[in-house]
Amino acid sequence: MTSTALPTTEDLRGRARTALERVGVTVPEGGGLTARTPITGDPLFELAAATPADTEEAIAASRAAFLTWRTTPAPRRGELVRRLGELLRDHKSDLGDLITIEAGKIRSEALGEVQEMIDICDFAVGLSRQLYGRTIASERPGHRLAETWHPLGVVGVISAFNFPAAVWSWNTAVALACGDTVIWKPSDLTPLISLACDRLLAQAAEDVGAPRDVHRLLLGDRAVGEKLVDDPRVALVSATGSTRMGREVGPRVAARFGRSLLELGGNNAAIVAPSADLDLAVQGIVFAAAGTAGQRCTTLRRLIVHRDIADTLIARLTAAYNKLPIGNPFDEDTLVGPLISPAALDGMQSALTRVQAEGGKVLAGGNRRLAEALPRAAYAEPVIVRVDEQSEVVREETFAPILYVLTYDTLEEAIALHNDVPQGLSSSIFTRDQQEAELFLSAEGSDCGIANVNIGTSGAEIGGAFGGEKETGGGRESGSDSWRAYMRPATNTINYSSQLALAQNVSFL
Ligand code: UN1
Repeated sequence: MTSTALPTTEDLRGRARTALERVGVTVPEGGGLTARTPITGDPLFELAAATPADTEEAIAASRAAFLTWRTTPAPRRGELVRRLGELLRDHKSDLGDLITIEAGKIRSEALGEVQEMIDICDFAVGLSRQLYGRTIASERPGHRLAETWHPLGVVGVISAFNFPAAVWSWNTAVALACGDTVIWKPSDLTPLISLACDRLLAQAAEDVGAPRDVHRLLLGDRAVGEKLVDDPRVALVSATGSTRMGREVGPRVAARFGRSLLELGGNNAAIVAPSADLDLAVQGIVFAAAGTAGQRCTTLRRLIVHRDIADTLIARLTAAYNKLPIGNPFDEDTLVGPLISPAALDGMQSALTRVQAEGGKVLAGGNRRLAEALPRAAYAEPVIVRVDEQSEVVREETFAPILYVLTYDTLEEAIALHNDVPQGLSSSIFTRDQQEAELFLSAEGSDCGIANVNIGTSGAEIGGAFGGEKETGGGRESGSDSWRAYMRPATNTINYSSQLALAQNVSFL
């Protein structure tokens, strides 16, 4: 099924302009950066990109704002985030439009992304009254030993096209509550939604009387990101993107003893055990593998199915894939929108060519769609490929809707296959056997930062820490105690006696 009602680039440009105007953005026309839409593959606006001088000025301004922001009481910092959350609620539909126009997400997923932003604001407002440090039992009489958490400094946020707004908000809402200031370098594929978020935060700052420079946006290419990575005034670089990007960012930040928080590639798998509820498994798998056109870092990319149920499950999945409505993401019936670019489609096709050359069998999907009507856009059918082993291409993350299916006989074998990839972000098991579920969640089970039972790999709630191990980078963002990455702990020894007692019973003088 393919949607027939396709918007024109002119419609989309008009819709983007309206959404931007409603949030108070005048498009900064200029040169250096082209805003495009993957819906038609066409350019929308020519925007002014940040110059090296702009980047320098933003870092200096952010650092200066930090010096006052860090002493603003945390619950008052929370008021800024609360106001941001209110503005996000007011503009949910406008922001959703911009996400659909720039990232190609279907409407419900675009609105879901804005909901994720609202939720993290609520979380961070609460956090602004809960930046707890511990009191520790001192070994000395008349002493108190305590831990205090202080704001860290300027946080550089580098984000990707696929969650162009939510990933910014996870970092920014938490960093601001923690007393940090933020400089944001979004993906150059999604400048419009970034302008909208920056505008709403500026509005929130104005409304609550916070310094404007607690947040700065820098639209630009790699050079802007490199400056944030290398500048010692940027205390923490939080970067979301490919493992290749993280491999450069991590060592460069470490070389100046800065901190980094890396959210890199995933190659997420689900194990489907013989006892699984297959109705639930099919729904969970199709959303996780084909949703967002396979462009989440949590997208399900490998399915490890028990041999006894493989044929039944595969038949049900291929039937579901053959009915997936692909096309205009603004159309309410569409479930799969475009890939971000023709280059992404090339990547998908080259992975398919490689896996088929190794004997992989395409079971459903895999064709390009709408090539005649929209030759500059990249619509593709999500694809299921049966493979016999985890070859190199299966072990790589291809940022497209390809689901590789493997079979297993014993759970130990399934877990070994599951963990035998370089990435470690998200994972799940579908089973009604509690022993199997618990083994999967145990220390000898999934090696990922996210491990689920009877739910797919994607769509994590903001309340939990988000991130993963191995080549995924090790960072944790969003909920739980991820806030600690945005603060610096100090250990305080307070002597309230009139004796000087040295630790470890040392005698001196
Ligand atoms: C990402 O793809 O970079 O868990 C983030 C999820 C979303 C976030 C994905 N909450 O799928």
